[in-house]
Amino acid sequence: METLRTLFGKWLPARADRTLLILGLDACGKTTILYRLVLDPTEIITTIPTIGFNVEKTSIKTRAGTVSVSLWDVGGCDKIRPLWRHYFSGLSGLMYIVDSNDRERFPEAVEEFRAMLTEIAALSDVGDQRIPVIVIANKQDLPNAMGTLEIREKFAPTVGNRAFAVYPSRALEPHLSQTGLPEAFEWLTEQIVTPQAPSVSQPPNPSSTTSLSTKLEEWLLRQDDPDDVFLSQLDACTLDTWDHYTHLRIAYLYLTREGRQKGKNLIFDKIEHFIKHSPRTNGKTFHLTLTYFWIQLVNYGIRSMKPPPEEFKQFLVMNPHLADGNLPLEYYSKETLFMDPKARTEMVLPDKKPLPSVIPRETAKRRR
Ligand SMILES: Nc1nc2c(ncn2[C@@H]2O[C@H](COP(=O)(O)OP(=O)(O)O)[C@@H](O)[C@H]2O)c(=O)[nH]1
Ligand SMILES: [Mg+2]
Repeated sequence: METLRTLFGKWLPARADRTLLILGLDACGKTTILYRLVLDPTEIITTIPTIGFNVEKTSIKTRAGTVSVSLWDVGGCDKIRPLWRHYFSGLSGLMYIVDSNDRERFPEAVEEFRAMLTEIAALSDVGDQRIPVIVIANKQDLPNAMGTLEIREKFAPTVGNRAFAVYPSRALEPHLSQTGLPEAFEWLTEQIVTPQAPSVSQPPNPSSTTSLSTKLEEWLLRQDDPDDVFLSQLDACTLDTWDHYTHLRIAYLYLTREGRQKGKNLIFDKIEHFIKHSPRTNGKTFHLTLTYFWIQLVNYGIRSMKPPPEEFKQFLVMNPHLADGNLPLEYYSKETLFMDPKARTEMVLPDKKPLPSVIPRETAKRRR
């Protein structure tokens, strides 16, 4: 590896405070997008070392200061993968471009993305596991293009706790304002300037990823009644499901519609009412601590999504750990949660680790 390293030495980027990577399979539109993002394209330097690691480099002026940008193709050539890490110094954002129209290579694009994040996460000197990632669903102008929601569903399970967004783009539109790129770049810059407020504790990682994704898939295929119909069925105690999915949906809808305080109270009231009056919940009793727990996690999930989720299923895709019914046991011992009757009727604090909590953006800003 040393020899390869020496060979590449002269192409390695100068150490920069902030580095942005633009990656994706070949022909997804990286170069096109780079040229649209920089003011002076003559400043883009392309280096093509002999074994084909084609890197384009430049810098972009942003509100976060000057950010150095490197771009290369992922996919195909594992030989050069060990060299990537040289470009991760000061990494503060990842822009991953997808050719939305290339359905055939889409699975490869997702897989390469996952591999890339694993590589980044393995580097101790990158340290910050919360590097924001944005997926650009490019070539939206083509007739067979996959939509952003579909693309998001496939990428979201790989991003862990990172700030994550999917933006549509039509990189060839004559007017930059029509491409979708300024909005996407603005989101990424915003994440770099104002990183997600640190949470008291990290959101949990799902314990068994495969069973969770099966469950999530089943959930995503559910034919839901519209939100308003769903909520009126809740009031009338005529809901035809009363499972974890239903609970999360109730929490999601009231928290997004009513905010945390009012939403929380409504959720408690509605669930308690339903349990009391619906034949479906025969014998079940209301568990205050568990209800509070899920409200807190759903709220955390909503607040940490930028842009905010547009609908419940999108929210689920972005917060797959919520499908894990055993999640409370990462925070509470069984004894505290289930053996002690107190947890049913009053809010009991977790005894294993604190719940994730959101520090409001305004507070975070003032502290800086
Ligand atoms: N229809 C369409 N074509 C695009 C778009 N963006 C890039 N292309 C084309 O896709 C091809 C590959 O683009 P390029 O930027 O070279 O891809 P790279 O290999 O990722 O750098 C070129 O022919 C571009 O003109 C887009 O949004 N829509
Ligand atoms: Mg290119």
